[in-house]
Amino acid sequence: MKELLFKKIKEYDTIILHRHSRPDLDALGSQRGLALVLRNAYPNKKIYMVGDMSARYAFLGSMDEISDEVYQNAFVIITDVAVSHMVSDNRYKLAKDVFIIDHHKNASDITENIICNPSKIAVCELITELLLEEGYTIPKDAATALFGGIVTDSGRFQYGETSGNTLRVAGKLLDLGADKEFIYKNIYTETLAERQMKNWFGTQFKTTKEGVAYLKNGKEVFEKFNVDFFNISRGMVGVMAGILEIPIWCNFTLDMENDVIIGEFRSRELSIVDIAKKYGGGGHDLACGATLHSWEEVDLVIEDFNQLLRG
Ligand SMILES: [Mn+2]
Repeated sequence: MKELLFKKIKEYDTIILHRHSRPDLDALGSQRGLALVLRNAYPNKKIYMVGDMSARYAFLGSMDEISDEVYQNAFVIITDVAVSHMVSDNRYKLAKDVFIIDHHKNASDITENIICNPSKIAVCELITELLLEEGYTIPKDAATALFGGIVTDSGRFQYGETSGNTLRVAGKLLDLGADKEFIYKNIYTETLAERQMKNWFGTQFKTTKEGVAYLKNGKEVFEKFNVDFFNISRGMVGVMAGILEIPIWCNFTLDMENDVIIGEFRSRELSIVDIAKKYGGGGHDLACGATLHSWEEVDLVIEDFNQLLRG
C-alpha cells in the first residue's frame, strides 16, 4: 500500500488533502504537515488543503478555497478518518483517485486504498514515519504541524498507544525544527470567556457517594452560553477530571437538533467502555460515550457507573 501511495503522489499534478470535520490538531496537523512536505518536494504540483476550520486551532493556518473543477484530475488524500460521513467537504467524491491514511479502528466505506494503523496514537506519527522512510524532507513548519498532532492525540504523551516510538518520532520532528513553544503556547491558551465558562461548569457538577461526578446540561445552558453543542459536550467533560475522589465522570448534554442526550464518559483507571456499549455507544476503555434518549436513561447510566464502583 505504501508503494501505491507514493506512486500516486508522484503521478498526479493536483493533490487535495482532506481530513475529518470538526478537526482536532491531529487532523489539521496531518493534513498541513503532509501538504507542506509535498509542496516542498514538488514545487510544480498544485497541493491544496480543504475543510471546515475550528477557531480553537486557527493558529495553525487557514484552508484553501478551491472550485469543483480542481477535482477533475486530482488525487485526494484523506487523513485521520476513514468513514465517509465524517470527512470534511464531500467533494473528495469528485476526485479521480482517493487514498486514506488513518489510525482509527473503523473500516472504510470510501476506498480500499488505505493505510491504517490503530497501534499509532496519532496519524501524525504514522505519516511522519512514512515520509521519513520514503526519504522526504520535512520542512520546519511541516514538522511543527505534525508534532502538534502527536502531542495532542497522545494527551501530551500519556494515552494508551503512546510508545517509545511515539517519542522517537516526536524527537525527530524536534530535531527537524518543530516549534514546540508555538504549539504549547497555543494549546494552553484559551479566551477569558472559555475560562469563565469552565469555571461555571466546575461549580455545577454533582457527585454520587460512590464517586461518580456528572453534569446534566439541558436547554438552559445553551441559553446561558452562546456556544455550540460540542463546546459543552466535549469541552466541559474535563472540568471533572483529575479529582482524587472521582474515579469516573460523565457529561450529559442535550442535543436539541437531534432531540437526544449525548453522554461523554471518562474514567481514570477502570474500563467503562462496556457500559457505553450497553447503551449503544462505544469508544476507548477510559474515554467513551453513548447517545441516550431520556433523562431517565441518563440516571440508569449513572447508576451503572455507581454499581461498577461498588463491585
Ligand atoms: Mn487522530
